[in-house]
Amino acid sequence: MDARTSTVSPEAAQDHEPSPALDATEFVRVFTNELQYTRGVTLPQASNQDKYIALVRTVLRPLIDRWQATQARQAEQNGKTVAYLSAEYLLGPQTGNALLSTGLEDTAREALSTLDIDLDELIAHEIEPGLGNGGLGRLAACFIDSLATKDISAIGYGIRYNYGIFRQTFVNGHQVEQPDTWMSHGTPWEITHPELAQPIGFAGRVEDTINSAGQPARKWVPGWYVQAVPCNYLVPGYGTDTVNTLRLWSARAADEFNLHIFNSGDFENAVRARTYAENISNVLYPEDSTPQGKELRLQQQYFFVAASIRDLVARTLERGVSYADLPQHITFQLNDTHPVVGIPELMRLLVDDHELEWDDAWSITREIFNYTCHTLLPEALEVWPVDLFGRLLPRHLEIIYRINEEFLNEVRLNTGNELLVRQMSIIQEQPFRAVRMAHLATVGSRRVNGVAALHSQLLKDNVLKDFSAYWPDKFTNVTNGVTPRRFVRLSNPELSDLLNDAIGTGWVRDLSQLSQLEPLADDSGFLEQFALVKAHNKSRIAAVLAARDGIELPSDAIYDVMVKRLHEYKRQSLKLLHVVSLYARVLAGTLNAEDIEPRVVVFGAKAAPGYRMAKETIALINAVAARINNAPELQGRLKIAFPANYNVTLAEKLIPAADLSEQISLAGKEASGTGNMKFALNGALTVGTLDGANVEIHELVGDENFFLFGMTEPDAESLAQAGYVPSKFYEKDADLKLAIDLIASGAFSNGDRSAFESIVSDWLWHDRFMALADFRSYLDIQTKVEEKYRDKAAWNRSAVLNVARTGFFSSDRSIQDYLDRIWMEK
Ligand code: CR6
Repeated sequence: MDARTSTVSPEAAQDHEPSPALDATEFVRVFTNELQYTRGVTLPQASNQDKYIALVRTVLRPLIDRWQATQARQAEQNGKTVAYLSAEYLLGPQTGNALLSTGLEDTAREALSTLDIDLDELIAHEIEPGLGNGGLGRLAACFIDSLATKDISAIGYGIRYNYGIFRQTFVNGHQVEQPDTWMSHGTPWEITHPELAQPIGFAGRVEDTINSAGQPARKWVPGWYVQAVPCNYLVPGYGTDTVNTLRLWSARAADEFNLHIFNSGDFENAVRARTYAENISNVLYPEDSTPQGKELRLQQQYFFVAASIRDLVARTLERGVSYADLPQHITFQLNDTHPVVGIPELMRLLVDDHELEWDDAWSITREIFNYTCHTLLPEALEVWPVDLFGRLLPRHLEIIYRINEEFLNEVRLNTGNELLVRQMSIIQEQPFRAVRMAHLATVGSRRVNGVAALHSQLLKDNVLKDFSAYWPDKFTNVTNGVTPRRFVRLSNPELSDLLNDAIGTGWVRDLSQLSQLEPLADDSGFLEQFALVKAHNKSRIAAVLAARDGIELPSDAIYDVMVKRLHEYKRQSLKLLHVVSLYARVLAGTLNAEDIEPRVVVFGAKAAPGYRMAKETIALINAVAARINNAPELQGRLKIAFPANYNVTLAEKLIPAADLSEQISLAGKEASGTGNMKFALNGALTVGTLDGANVEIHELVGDENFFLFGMTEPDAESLAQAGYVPSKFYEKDADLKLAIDLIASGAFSNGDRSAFESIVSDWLWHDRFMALADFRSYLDIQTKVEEKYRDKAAWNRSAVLNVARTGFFSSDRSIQDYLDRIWMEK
């Protein structure tokens, strides 16, 4: 059957690819002009850096035209603007995406080749802005892409960190962090407006005052200020004219901050004062899902939220919108609790600065904010000690106390339940007095959502149970999604071509069209082409890893990939136990190496610098890799590849090459996951637990196209209740025992039994995330993986069905759900 004609409806086949804004001749002219007048070099003099900057500036031109037209159009429409407030945006490289949305890739390639310049080399010159830790920051980046693609008037607000997520290196197998100098090649994508900086106050005192109506009021007199400088990034939609804005704030010392110190001749202290203020946007905290209660972090949060809220509220009021109508024109989406200080800040702005009545301000505020919770781990819920909070934001603490008092009075009145009052309080009393940011967010928001069906259910049943009983309608679900532009169209051009030929190009903007592939899963010609794409992507990543890390990958093996932040709950150690157990059984003679289906296990993971267990797990993975990669018994059978510094740039090359996607967290712990979606969309089969969005992936692709294993969330809960004793699992499972004993024996540490002692004892005596309890089930499912992989046709069929059935996981669909259930919901 000819794939080209088999399933295409004329409509779906319509060409949605953007048409280029410049032709090749014009491209050459603009490009050389940029070299000449912004870099001051001729073509023969130009370095790669010069050429990269000139390329960016050339591609920016049509985008800026579209951007300005978008702003004019959105101001004229005077509708509702979605403001996404997020402390993190893990953007990934910009160049490829800008070429895609301008339709200029082919033109640029052709134009540059006439100048003897290789486009790919310039694309590779970019250092990605890694202004996020992991899933939450990458989700924010996918969402702003979808907001633009869906022509929604939206703005992303965040922080322009000078140093994003650290660069990971390995020294003797141990993680060593290096500063991320993403700005060292300049920031050509950014348009900065120092003249529009806004002063943001901190600390100081609160005074009694009389407002303009002669009423007693409160007034905050900050102790010091810092300037928030807006740095704009363009966010182009795909296949549309919309270009939205991502506005990241950079901290600059206010001049008055140190002028008098300078004038007194104390230069050292003057500079120190500047440095203190500018420190605010200097570095991204590298903890993922485990907040550190550091004062600088609260400074960062207030800094960007205060600047963002003032920015958007001022613009909206300037258009003649009344205070009461603000909720019809603005919605602030809180990406986790990091921006929740925005709730008391808007109250302060309305009550203190704009002199609204408290009750009016409160009803406006509660209509404007919505809160997305991204976790289930109790330790991941932010709390701020009241003394720290009060020192930095004294007026905000007063406001929070009043919000809390009124709220608790209401609960008391409605329920008469004093225990409930304490449980729901925004202020925790034990073990220390602190502001519970998730409670503040829930009380101050119109809607609260979780990020996958299971997660939203568990939020209602556990984490925010009292609140969902009190306000059942406040809670909803929006399952996460990923942008098909970056994670299929750009990162997997071979698959994209195959899809375009089979079902037309409409899928890039409407991923549900992937369902048209369904019949092709039984088309042997199509399956062969699909397999060729996978093989191509494997050799592409092999070339990347050879050049980047000196890692050699076999071309014919199961590419078994586990890439995500290193966390105990994600259970990289369970994956490692699987590998070690194969080796241990070969050594023990209970498994014939020839019977192992050739496999390369690829890890990519950064550990938070202060997270000891995570760092030791990295060291153990590297130690096991060093041993088994050189073990003569395993040559051509089993290999571990652990490239350092996994980031978006690497993800784009690695995910399309994967056969097997490892999503093996303990059920009930991973809120959603988004890597899981990227893999499935690129035709990897998932081995996973019923956790996060795996539940929905499993449901959609069907049990026969998914390797399901492990305990369910209720199973894990009852095991915990019954008293989990991991050593019992060790005692009764000979393969598990063999694997752990091999590690404990020093086999991976030159005989040093103490090297991994803390991991081994944690497994035996603690194992909070029950890796040992799921080990047998995991091993068994991996045997099924091998069996299935031997049947190439069956495997490829399942892989195609994964692509065909996971169109639901587009971030365009997530954004539509936010519109329907939250932003535009009446
Ligand atoms: N760590 C969740 O753990 C989810 C993302 C985005 C996380 C992860 O399951 O996919 O958010 N949570 O919703 C937090 O960051 C608090 C994450 O990335």
